[in-house]
Amino acid sequence: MKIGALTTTLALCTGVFLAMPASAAEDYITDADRIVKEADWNAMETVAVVFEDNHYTPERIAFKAGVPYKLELKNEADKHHYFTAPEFFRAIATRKAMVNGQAEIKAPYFKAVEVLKEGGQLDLYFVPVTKGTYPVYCTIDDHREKGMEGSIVVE
Ligand SMILES: [Cu+2]
Repeated sequence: MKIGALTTTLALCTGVFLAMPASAAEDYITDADRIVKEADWNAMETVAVVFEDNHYTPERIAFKAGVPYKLELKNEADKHHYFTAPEFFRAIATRKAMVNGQAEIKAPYFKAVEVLKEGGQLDLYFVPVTKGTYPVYCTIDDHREKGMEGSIVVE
């Protein structure tokens, strides 16, 4: 792209944003926000993944697009483990993450979460959006090479 065209595009984007009144900017809602808000959370399905040493159980996790889910990540191993899935986290509309009922985190999306050893639990609330198969793996030391990886399917 020529610099001139890029500058024009940036100017247009910036112009649209700056043209919004302050109240509209504060009320700005993303598509993901809308999907989360409109989902029927009474019909939420719960899926659990258990972290064992260098292994996720199950290794393959399947979700249906458009259905609200609570994904419970439970670490029963004697080491900390990651659930790293940047592509998957961009394929879902995230509502929140909860830590053992003690903390709640709202963010547009995550890249990875770490669940601490010997009973740590983190619950993710989301609606799958983009169909596909996404890798999940642990990034600590050689855990992935030892088998701590799996796949997440949105169908
Ligand atoms: Cu690990």
